[in-house]
Amino acid sequence: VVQNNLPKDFPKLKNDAFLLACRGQETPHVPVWCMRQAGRYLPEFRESRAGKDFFATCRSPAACCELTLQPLRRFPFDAAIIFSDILVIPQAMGMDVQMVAGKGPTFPEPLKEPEDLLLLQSKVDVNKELDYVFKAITLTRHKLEGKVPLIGFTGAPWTLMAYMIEGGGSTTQSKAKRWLYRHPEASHQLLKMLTDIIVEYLLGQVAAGAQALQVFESHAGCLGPAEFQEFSLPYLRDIARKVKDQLKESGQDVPMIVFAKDGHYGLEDLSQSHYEVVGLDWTIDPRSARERTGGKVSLQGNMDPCALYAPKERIYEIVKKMLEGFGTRGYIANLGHGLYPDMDPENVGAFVEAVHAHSRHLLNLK
Ligand code: 1CP
Repeated sequence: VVQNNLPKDFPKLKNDAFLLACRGQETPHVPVWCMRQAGRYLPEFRESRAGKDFFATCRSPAACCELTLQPLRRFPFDAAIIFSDILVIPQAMGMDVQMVAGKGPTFPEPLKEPEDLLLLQSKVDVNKELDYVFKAITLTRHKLEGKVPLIGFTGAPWTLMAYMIEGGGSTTQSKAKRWLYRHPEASHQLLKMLTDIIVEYLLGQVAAGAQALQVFESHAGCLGPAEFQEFSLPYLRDIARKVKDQLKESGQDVPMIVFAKDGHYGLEDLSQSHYEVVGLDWTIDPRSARERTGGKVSLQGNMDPCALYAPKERIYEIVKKMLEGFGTRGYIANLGHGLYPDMDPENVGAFVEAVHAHSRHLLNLK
């Protein structure tokens, strides 16, 4: 992996609770961050993004850095996640992706039939095409001044394939699933192509300064156990194994998180897939998640984001139950999915505060 040429003498990390929890080690409090913490629920985010094209923002390291830091100025989150999007990979493969206001990401020319795979750039020069993400990571790691670790991320192969075929968001993913049943070979070809790019992309993020990596399988829920076994899990495993093998060669070790939304049927398998952390959505009970993963991994999640609409006292009660269910060791508090734009930043603050306060209380009882 060719590193970009920005300086790499990063500031010393001051709060390592998140990294310790990823590895199941003791922490002074349970670390917490929120998916989509850099997002439209923050007025300063809306102001920074106003009138600017979404993917142009993604291509500006300075803008990504600013958006990543915004939530940390308000709340004592224990980790930052780089502002970017999972769809930068299909773009790097030559597909046009636009962010349409009120509609979300849109591909004007999605993949329709297996022949369309020939139109894709199969050998992507990741260091050239996604260099802007690496620059954003390096810049942000410096500007964080060691406050908290920086998380890099990617979409998982199946989730990216689904977008590339659906051409945008979908409730059924029926066009993409049609490929799985009708064109299994072409599906595997595409998934393999994506896996190779993702591995390089994640290694590039680590070289640029990412201190943990999250793989988003956001569309796991529309697969059943059998399709998950065939079209998602092997690639998720491949990604973790290859990234870890490569990192080991240079004496590095970066914790990896897998988040397969609505993929509870795959929890046992996910806990044995070379990831240190399994992220959970809110449809799984904390205690049963612990039982089913048998202490093999750390867990991250999983408060229903909509619980943030509750009054603060109720949020505290919900957090209390969640912490008691997961326990304080090998646990990273988060929501079960991203924050929504209409959420009150004050309640996000109450969530973070509740995790810190109640987990300190539980740890002091020990
Ligand atoms: O104009 C805007 O600001 C649009 C909102 C937005 C934001 C803030 C989009 C469009 N992407 C992002 C940033 C983003 N995307 C982050 C930043 C870091 C953070 O979490 O704070 C991350 C991690 C993502 C990842 C992402 N993008 C996922 C995986 C996570 C998940 O939500 O399951 C997915 C599925 C996307 C696609 C996407 N990008 C944006 C939207 C609205 C969507 C979902 C569209 C859909 O499927 O309906």
